[in-house]
Amino acid sequence: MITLYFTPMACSLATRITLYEAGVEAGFQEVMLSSKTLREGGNYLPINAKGQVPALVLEDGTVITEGPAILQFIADLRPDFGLAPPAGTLARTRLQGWLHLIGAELHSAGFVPFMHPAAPPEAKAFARLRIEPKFDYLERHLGERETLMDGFTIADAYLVTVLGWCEHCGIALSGWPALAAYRERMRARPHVARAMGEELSLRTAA
Ligand SMILES: N[C@@H](CCC(=O)N[C@@H](CS)C(=O)NCC(=O)O)C(=O)O
Repeated sequence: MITLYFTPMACSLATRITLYEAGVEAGFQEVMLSSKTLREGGNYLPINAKGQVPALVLEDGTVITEGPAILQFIADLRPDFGLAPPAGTLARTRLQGWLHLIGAELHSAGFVPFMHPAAPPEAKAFARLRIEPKFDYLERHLGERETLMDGFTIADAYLVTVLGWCEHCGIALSGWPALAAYRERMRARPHVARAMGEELSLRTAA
């Protein structure tokens, strides 16, 4: 069985959502990022030497890292679910564009400085400058659409995950009403609600 190495409510939540949306059976191993150890005991670094979640371990022991790559791998296991357009199409390239925007601009450049203990206040202020224009762009895009592309894709799984960090970072999503409404729509999807509910309860229990 596939195993997802995750941390509750981290970016690995997008992978859990995608596994549920795709109906792919998986086991889950919780990673404690501060110590790079597993909740069940043992060192995480032999699984992913980068010390980050998510990591996906396949039945034969192959390890895949980097969220956007993992999401596409899972989507391609179940092409009929439409979680990613077929590889080699223009639509797939557009999906990859969304994944890069969310991963590089919002997740890494935008939200990481808010959450990294070593980031000085200036880094957070600069990160806010990076996030706000992207939120303006998404606000215009999602004002006219239900999802980022035609129908729910892995990019929505990633975006709803990243948008979940706003309150923790002191960013009021109420300033972007279409984006806030999009987040609620995505959270109302049964597989998203299940994934979030499970990870929130794990975080509360920790
Ligand atoms: N480029 C990586 C970034 C993953 C990432 O930033 N993961 C965070 C949790 S959301 C993490 O593991 N942080 C701990 C660390 O960087 O040491 C990916 O897309 O998978």
